[in-house]
Amino acid sequence: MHVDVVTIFPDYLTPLELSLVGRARRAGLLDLAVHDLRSWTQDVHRTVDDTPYGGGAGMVMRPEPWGAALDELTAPGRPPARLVVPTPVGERFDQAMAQRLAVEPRLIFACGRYEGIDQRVIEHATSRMPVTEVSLGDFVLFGGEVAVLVILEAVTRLIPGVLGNAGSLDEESYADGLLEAPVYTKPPQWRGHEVPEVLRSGDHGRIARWRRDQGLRRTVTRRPDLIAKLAPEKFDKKDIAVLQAAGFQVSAADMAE
Ligand code: 5OB
Repeated sequence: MHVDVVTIFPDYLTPLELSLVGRARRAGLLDLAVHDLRSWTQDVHRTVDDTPYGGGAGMVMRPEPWGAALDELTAPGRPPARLVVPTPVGERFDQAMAQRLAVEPRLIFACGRYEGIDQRVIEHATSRMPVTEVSLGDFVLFGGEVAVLVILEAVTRLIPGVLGNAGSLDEESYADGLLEAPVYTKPPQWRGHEVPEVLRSGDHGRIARWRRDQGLRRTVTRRPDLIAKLAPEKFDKKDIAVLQAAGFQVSAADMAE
């Protein structure tokens, strides 16, 4: 996958040299280029922002440097790309979106700062390429750079060859729509706290059922919205008993055989 990131703070993206994302780059699985938006400015002050039309606090990113940057990065002969714009008004990022982005041949990330990018940049880009405005959740950041770090880490680990162990991808949280059970390692006793007996039993059937129950209990208390999204036929009788014991209202239709 080829990725371009355009930002006024290229140094914010240096963590992408580290860890497994850095290894994916060195392995040639991820081809990443970070660009300074100011290199597409024309004036001596390298201005990227101005006051908002209609008034209000803060500054807005001017369209001209963004237009020049996107023109150059999408010039004829370059591979077609999807533009990804992190913004609190975007479509909510989740594992399903990470999976869709992971199969794109090329992504261009546009990092906004201040109150955002002049909307005409998004409108114009939409006439030339697929565009996704992405939000990480209902909170405010100074700019899109850290959101790009999050999105790229989620996407990179889904690129074939990046994760050694293929099984770990579908066993993890969200693969079955539930949060995962707690995990433990040695020692078996630590500061008076014990590893649950079932995990040391060697009984793989019991262990799988225990993990399912723990995942259900966590999900119902911490993320009831995820339970509500699951199809009723995904729950067996034991699941329904666990959900009811946790105080979750299971409808009569869900309980039908
Ligand atoms: N808040 N997701 C939630 C976001 C965000 C802010 C951003 C980008 C993505 O930039 C200001």
